[in-house]
Amino acid sequence: MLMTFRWYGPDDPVPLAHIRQIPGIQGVVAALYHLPAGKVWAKPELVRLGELIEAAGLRFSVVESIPVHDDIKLGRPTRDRLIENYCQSVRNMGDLGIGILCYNFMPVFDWTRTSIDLRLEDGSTTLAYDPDELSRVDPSRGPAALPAWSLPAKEDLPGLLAAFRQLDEERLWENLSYFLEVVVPVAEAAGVRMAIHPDDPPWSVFGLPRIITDAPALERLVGLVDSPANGVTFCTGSLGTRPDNDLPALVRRLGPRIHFAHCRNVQVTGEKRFFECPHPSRWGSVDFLEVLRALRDVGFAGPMRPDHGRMIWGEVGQPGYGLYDRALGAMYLQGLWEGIDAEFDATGIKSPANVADAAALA
Ligand code: DNO
Repeated sequence: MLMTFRWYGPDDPVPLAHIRQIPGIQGVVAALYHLPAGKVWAKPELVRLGELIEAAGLRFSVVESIPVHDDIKLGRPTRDRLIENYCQSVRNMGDLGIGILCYNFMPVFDWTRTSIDLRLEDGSTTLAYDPDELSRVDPSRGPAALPAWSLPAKEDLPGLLAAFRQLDEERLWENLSYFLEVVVPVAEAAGVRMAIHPDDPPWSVFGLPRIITDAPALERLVGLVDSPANGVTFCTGSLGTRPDNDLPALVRRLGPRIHFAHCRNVQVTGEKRFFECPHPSRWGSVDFLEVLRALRDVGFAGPMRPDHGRMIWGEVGQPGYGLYDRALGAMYLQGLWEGIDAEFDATGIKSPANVADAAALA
């Protein structure tokens, strides 16, 4: 496992020099955030970003994300040209030795919350989702933007929303499959592993279809193109908002197709209702001991990052992406991993079922 940290580029209030001081962080997760969906990511720009990261003593380990243009998700005639641009970006990152690409296939909106500053009883603030509040948001005006969003132009929103509301889930699956059939072989040749991010939250919002939501969906995804380059970002915070998702079991099923791990905790407080809590298991609904044990069992050796954190100690920054609470998360995860690793080495715990599942998916 390689501990990594997300950085939003030179405009991020969290400087690389501070990330470097968190014990154990080796890699940085970054992107060319200023480029709109559909544009080719040119090599010189990627090189410049990589140089900044390396100058801080870190490695550019993961691209999160090259956004997938909505025309591709809708299956519009322009998609072939846009997919070719996507392939070129994948080749470029592969040429520079960046081996993991996290992306998503959510229509129009990336991750969605209804509060970015819910106050917890310890005085910290956090992100939360409440379906009643969501029903009062008008999506055609664009909900409050969160970091990493690449929103389409406001004037395009009503048309896009209407087009996606008419697209049923099966058509969205077909369009995802069409995209992957072209991109995955290119990624494989370029030494890049694609890692789809589950929809966040993993259910339909604003009447738009969302398909990467649960265990059957992720198993279907890895079957769309049978290549190790067609994999998954295992996001405990997204998948963990649905009690029907058995996270450790899902890790064991997906095994070698998990290329990246996003580790954060959520407290599920009702049907499709949650807030983001401190990373350790006792504060939330995710059992990290069992999730990490499963990851260790299946031989996970890829990048992991603490995911969103609360705002603590008076920090002001991007919602979910401050320094302090994510740094605490990184330390907690490494502590757990160290203990699990020692246990694994001592006993060699590896159930035959894991080995069989892993072999079938390899
Ligand atoms: C939110 C992130 C997502 C993620 C994209 C991947 O904090 O996990 O925005 O980067 O969905 O494409």
